[in-house]
Amino acid sequence: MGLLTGRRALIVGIASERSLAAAIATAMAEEGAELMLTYQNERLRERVATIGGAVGAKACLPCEVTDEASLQALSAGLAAQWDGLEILVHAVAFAPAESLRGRYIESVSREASTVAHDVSSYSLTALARATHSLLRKGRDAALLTLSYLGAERAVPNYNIMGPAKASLEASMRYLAADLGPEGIRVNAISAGPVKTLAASGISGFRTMLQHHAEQAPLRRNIEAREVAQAAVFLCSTRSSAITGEVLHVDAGYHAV
Ligand code: 0WE
Repeated sequence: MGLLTGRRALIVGIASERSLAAAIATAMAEEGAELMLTYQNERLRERVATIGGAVGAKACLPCEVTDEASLQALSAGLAAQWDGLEILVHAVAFAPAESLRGRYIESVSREASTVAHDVSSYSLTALARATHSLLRKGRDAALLTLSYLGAERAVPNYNIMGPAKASLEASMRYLAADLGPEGIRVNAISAGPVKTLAASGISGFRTMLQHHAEQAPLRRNIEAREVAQAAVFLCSTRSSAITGEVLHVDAGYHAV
């Protein structure tokens, strides 16, 4: 029996096979979870479907988190196949590329700020609402989101994503407070930098990985698989008293 046997998981935020969300899907499937995945648009449909095939997903459904009609359709699509949901993984973030470099004060337009907060923070609450009735019917349901140290410290070039992740972490705590009485737990993993599609094209990312490996207590970078193992824990009954928590999976970098 796996740690997640009998648990149904919806994973939102796979953009490629290197996505943390893809590693989480793989680890959850290995632990016996039944999965459904979402894809953001037609361009990503096939890539997500391939990953879905590899993890034995029951279905891949479209989901654009900034579109209420899309979230409603997702809710209906889930309800057509499942009568409850135990796990929701939110691994979604976006800020316009030009806002992720240079001086903070110059890079942050009103538009970039709005988009970053809508896609990267509000979407957790929007997804929680869209899946709420199914989560209530699930047993000991757990929500999980992904954050980053830039929520707590000013990290060069992370810029508006920092405030957006701070908002995401605050939303996670409000959801934990609100859904706790229904037996639904809500947590975040603050992951160290990993070379995913989301990190490609970010100027100075390689230098940053090198700095992280040199300074972190464990003197190395982390692997997507290690984030996934923590995700399994936080979405299993092994963490039954943990909610409203930000768990750092970063080789200890946040502590130094
Ligand atoms: O949250 C993130 C990155 C999320 C992200 C990535 C992109 C790249 C493509 C959000 N929006 C976009 N927009 C794009 O156009 N991380 C934790 C990874 C990351 O991104 C950084 C980092 C780290 C770490 C950006 C600057 C500095 C450090």
